[in-house]
Formats: sequence, structure tokens, C-alpha cells
Amino acid sequence: MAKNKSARNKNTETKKVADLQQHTENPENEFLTTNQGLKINDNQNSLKAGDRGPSLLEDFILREKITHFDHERIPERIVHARGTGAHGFFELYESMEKYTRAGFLNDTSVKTPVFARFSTVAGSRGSTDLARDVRGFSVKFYTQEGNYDLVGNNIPVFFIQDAMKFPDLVHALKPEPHNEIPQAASAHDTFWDFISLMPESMHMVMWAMSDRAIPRSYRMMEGFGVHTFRFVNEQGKSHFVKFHWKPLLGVHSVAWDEAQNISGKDPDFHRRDLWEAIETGNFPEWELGVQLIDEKDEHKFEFDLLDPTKLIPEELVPVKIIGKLTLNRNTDNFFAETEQIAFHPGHLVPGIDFTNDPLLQGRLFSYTDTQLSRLGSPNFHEIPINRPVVDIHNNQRDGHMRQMINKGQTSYEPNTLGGGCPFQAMMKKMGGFTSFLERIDAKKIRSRSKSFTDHFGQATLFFNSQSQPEKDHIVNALRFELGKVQTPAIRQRMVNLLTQVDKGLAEQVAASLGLVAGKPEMPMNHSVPADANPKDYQPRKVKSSIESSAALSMAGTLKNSIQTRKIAILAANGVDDASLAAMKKALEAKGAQTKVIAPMLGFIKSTSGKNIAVDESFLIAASVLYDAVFIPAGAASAAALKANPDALHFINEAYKHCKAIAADAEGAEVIGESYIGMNEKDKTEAGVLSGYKSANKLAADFINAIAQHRFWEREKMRKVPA
Ligand code: HDD
Repeated sequence: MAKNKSARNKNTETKKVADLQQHTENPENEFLTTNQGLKINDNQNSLKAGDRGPSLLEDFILREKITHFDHERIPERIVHARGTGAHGFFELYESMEKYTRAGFLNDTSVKTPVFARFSTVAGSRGSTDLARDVRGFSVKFYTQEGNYDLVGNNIPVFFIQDAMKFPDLVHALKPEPHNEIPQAASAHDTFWDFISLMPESMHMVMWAMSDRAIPRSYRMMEGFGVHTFRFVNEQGKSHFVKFHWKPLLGVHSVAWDEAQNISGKDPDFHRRDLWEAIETGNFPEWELGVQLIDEKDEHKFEFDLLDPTKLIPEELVPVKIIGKLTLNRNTDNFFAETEQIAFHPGHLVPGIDFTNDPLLQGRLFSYTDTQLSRLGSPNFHEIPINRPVVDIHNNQRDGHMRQMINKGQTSYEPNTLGGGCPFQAMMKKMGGFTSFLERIDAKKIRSRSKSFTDHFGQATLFFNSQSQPEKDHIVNALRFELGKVQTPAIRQRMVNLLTQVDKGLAEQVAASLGLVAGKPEMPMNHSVPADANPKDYQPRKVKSSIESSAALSMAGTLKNSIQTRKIAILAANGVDDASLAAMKKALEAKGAQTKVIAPMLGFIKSTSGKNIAVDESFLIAASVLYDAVFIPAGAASAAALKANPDALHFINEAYKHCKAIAADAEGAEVIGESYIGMNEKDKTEAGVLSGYKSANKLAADFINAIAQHRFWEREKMRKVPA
């Protein structure tokens, strides 16, 4: 069977590309035309009655052009409006045939084309990439059994347990309705008002306040399917499954102060990073992992598998790595591809199925509905980026912008006039989708399950699993967010709620707000079945069966690699070209990217009289856009940089954001002149490298230091005025 599938999958990628190309345009050697194909002889002037006269209504060319322009915008996504995407492929390491009949997860010879889109949630389409926010991680697999969408986030849990609360959550998060402030930020009253009344959100709040919410790159963040799904095999046997994407570059973030700076210096930071990585052949990669749970183990955990505010600690169920996603092609047209792609958790293939997670169940309605208003027609599946690579046959007809020319007399089933086509794929071997035969024997209720009442156990587990710097960042993020809240009662309710996660955390946050954390009030705010005891539905804390989970901390994900890291080389006239070239070579050999930053654009003269091209001047460059800084040898260069406030600011800021800084020979004088130099002990501090006799040793240590990503312990030492 696997063999057959493999044959069917041959050339899938080529077919998809060809499919898209039918709708692409190449204007080379072509005349400008109207949308009707009429050649245009003047695209500069409208038709007028005399050269100084009024424009004529008759000007159909002007009217066609302006009409199209007037309608260029479509409604942006209500959430996840800001994003970027790329093409790629998915390869399977090991057949999952035992667990699922999904063809693309059965046959290791199949290369499945994909399109992935990453996004923030709160901001508008033009908002900054570096907002503190959850990141969307959506992947459309163009499989031989139809499109499969895994529409996840970079956080494995969600704020709410039931889709009924989604519009409330989003209304609270979005800019406030009376003045449309603030853009792309959760640090405002309505968000925290809502959260303070929704204790179930506390686990996700911990993640959203952690550095996970300010990733260094989309290429350096995890992805999660969030809900528990099902794998169903050929025999109809089901396993519960949680999906994980693990980036091969490790999971890394920036500092909050840095994030705010990047938002000003380069609001497209993540978009640009993904684009450039693909353009330079540094294809982003993630491994797909699954946690598999036997049907019979459904109730063996202290949490409910259907509760989307819970994760399954990897210590309880290990993540099995089954394949790899590679993004290797940028879009040709952002609107046609990234903006028009329509994801939906209900785009399934045989062998993958839903569970009754009430958040997932609501999503199954929302996504098609939103595409109707965003893309304007039930024919959105005909837009090239949304088309499956397999043929579509059904009796759906007409509608706005229908592309398909359906032939024949019949558009109904059953029929004899059309030879009975298209047929139902009724027998198993025909590959039709069948829902898992789940037994449901229940009363109709509008309530939650009692198994959903633990709101704090895993919030505490997450907090306990963080390294000290990660914990400090959560405290500071909460101080920032709640500090922006204007209503004292909301701040108080929040710090009270935080006591349920961790008393120390609550006290630290409260102290900075001039408050004392007290006991939270958590009235149960929903109905319970008529025959139930409301007490059983009170929010509570169930202690996690493990104290901490290594996988929840980013600190353990260092990959000892500097692949694609951006290193700033600060230089001026009189730089020692041997010193510069040696470090550049050593860094690039390890896959890092270097840029020479100097006082002016153009060229600088080296000690040996060479002209060295400058990539950026200090006017354009900013340390927040780099991962590390190097100052080469050269007395005149060092003297010029020492006298340049922008160069010193660059170093101070890199130091403040805990980045690796290295200097060769006289380059150390520039560090000496910066804030670092004012404190003798910092010269020997981890991550600040100077005073080396051997350039090779300096390069080796610098490479190691960059691979550590950040020296967060530096934050504790002193505050740099950068
Ligand atoms: Fe959603 C978009 C992820 C809950 C309703 N969602 C959207 C996108 C992602 C997610 C990544 C952007 C897709 C893209 O790139 O185009 N959403 C999630 C996750 C959730 C979740 C991981 C919880 C586990 N979403 C959720 C609920 C609802 C929605 C409960 C409604 C009941 N989401 C939508 C939407 C969006 C959307 C309104 C906006 C644009 C779109 O669908 O295409 O339908």
C-alpha cells in the first residue's frame, strides 16, 4: 500500500508549482494592457476635453484602473492579521502507519509541499513584529489526500477553555473601542480586566509574559497544535496526539527593552529575518514531534486531555520526532500567497481526527466563516494558494468569482445522467474520510466539565520550570503590563490571582505596583447542570505530578551553533584588515553573517591601505538588530570609534542586552571607553572578550560565547545607561 501511495506522490511539488504558475504573470517583453487585454498607449494621462480641460467620463481606462485600486484591500484577519509566510516541504523520518492512515505520515519517500505562515495575534496588518504576543504557526500540507492544515501557536496552551469566550478574549485584547489604543499590545486595562476575571487563563498568561512572547526569530521558536487531536489507523484504532514543531536552531528570544527598540528600528524584523534566511539559502527547519496517548490512558493524567489550557509534560509522554519541515522558497507575491492563504483546523485528511475539546469544536465553525468575509466568496478554495494538489470533484456550483468551468448536465447526486459521477468513496480502500467512531452517550448541557476546574497547577509547573533569568523576565513583564493598567482594582485583582501561581512572583509584582498581594476572589461564573453541586465547579489548584519540566524552559535548548546569527563589526579608517578578515572568516565558516559598520557609508581605509566596503553606517545600524559585536584591531580605527558616541552607544546597548562582545588588540580600548570599561571586573566578565594574544583563540571563544545566545546573568550586575 505504501508503495502505491509513493507512486501517487511523485512530482507532487512540481505539480503544485505548475498549478500556481497558471496564474502567474511575467511582464517581460510585454505591452501594458487593460484587464481586457487592450494595449494602452499612454499610462500617464487621463482623457480630457482639451489639454487644460475636464476629464471625460468616457475614460474607461482610467475608470478601470481607479476602480481596481479602490478595491485593493480586503478585510484583514480579525486575529493574526500581521504575519508572513513561505513555501517548503515536509519529509517523514519514520512511518506512522501503526497510528494513522494519513498517507503523508505513512510513506517516508513522500515529500509533501507546504506553505507556512507565522503571525502575531493582536496587531493590525501593519503593526510591529516584536510586540509581546503569542505567535501563530500555521502549516498547510498539500497532500495527495487533500489539504491538511495544522493551525497552531508557539505556545502549547490557550487562554480559554471554550470557544464561547473567544470573541470576549479578542475584544479585551484588541485596541480599546473608544479610542483604538493601544496597537499590538496587551498592556492595557481591558485585557487585564478580562484576564483578572478568567483564572483559567493563568497558565497561558505565564507563557505570554515569558520571553516566548518576544522571539529572536520565527526560525527560533517552537510550534504546537495545542489541542489534543486523534490519529486513527487503517483498523480504525485511535490514539490521542499532540503536535510539536521543534526548531533546529533552538528556541531563543530577545530582551524586552530590545524588542521595544526593534519595533522602532525595524518593525519588519521577523519578516525580514525569514525572508533573508531563505534568500541566502539558510533554509529554516523544524522537526515535527508527536506525543501519542493510548485511548485507554485518556483519564490517567491529573488534567483533562480535552482541556486546551493544559499541556502534557514531556516527562509524562515523550515527544517522538517523526519528520522535518523545511522552508525553501519565498513568495512571489505577498498578497496572492500569504494574505490570501486560508487556514482551517477542519481541513483534515483521513487518519487525523478531532477530539471534543470545546475550543477546537468552536474553531471548526469559525475559520470557514471568517474566510467568507475576508476572501468574499465560498470559492476561496479556488485561489491558487488554497487549491489542493489533487483534483476536486463535487456538485458545488457557481458563486462569486467561480473559476472552475464544470462541464456536463448534472450537478446533483445521485444521478444517472452523469453516469452517477462523482461517486462517494464508500469503501475503505477508496480512501474516503470517515470520522472516528466515538461513542457519545450524554445529557445536553451548557456547562464545563468538572475536570476543567484546575486553573493553576500547570501555571505553577511552568513558572517552576524556568531558569532564574526567565523567572525574572516574567516578573518584569507583569510589572510592565500591569503598570500600564490605569484602574487600580484591576491591578489588585491580578496580583491576588498571581498568588495562586506563586506567592513570591505575586509579591514581587505587587511591590513594584505599590500593592500587597491578597487572597483572590474567584466566584464561579457559569451555570452547572441542574443535578450537580456548584461547589464541584469552583476554580481550584491541582498540584502537578512533576515539580518541573525541562522542556518548558528555553535555557535548555542551546544548540551550540551560531548558524545565521548576525554579527556587527565596528570599524573606522585605520582598521587592521588582517584582524577584521580573520574574524569575519572564522564567523562565516560557522554560518554566521557579518556586517561592517562604520561612521560613514562607502569605504574605510585599512592599515595596509585596502579599501574595505562599509555595509551600514551608525545612522542606519542599531545593536538591537545584531546578535553580537566585534571590534577589530587597529589603533586609528579604535581612536575614531572611542570618540564616536554612536559606536559607544552600540556597545553599551549590546552589553545591556547581554550579548557577546569581543575586541582584538587596540579594539579593546573602545570597550574601555564604553560603560563596560568603567568597571574593571566587567573586563573579565563572561561574554566580554578582550586582551587575547591569539586571534584564533579569540575567535574560538567568541564563537562559543555567541552560541550561548545571551549572558542574562549580566542583568543582575548593574544597569547600563544605554
Ligand atoms: Fe484561531 C486565525 C491559531 C483559537 C478563530 N488562529 C488563526 C491563525 C492561527 C490561529 C495561527 C492564523 C492563521 C493564518 O496564518 O492565516 N486559534 C489558533 C489557536 C487557537 C485558536 C492555536 C487555540 C488553540 N481561533 C481560535 C478560536 C477561534 C479562532 C477559539 C474562534 C472560535 N482564528 C480564528 C479566526 C481566524 C483565526 C477568526 C482569523 C483569520 C483566520 O481565522 O483565517 O477564524
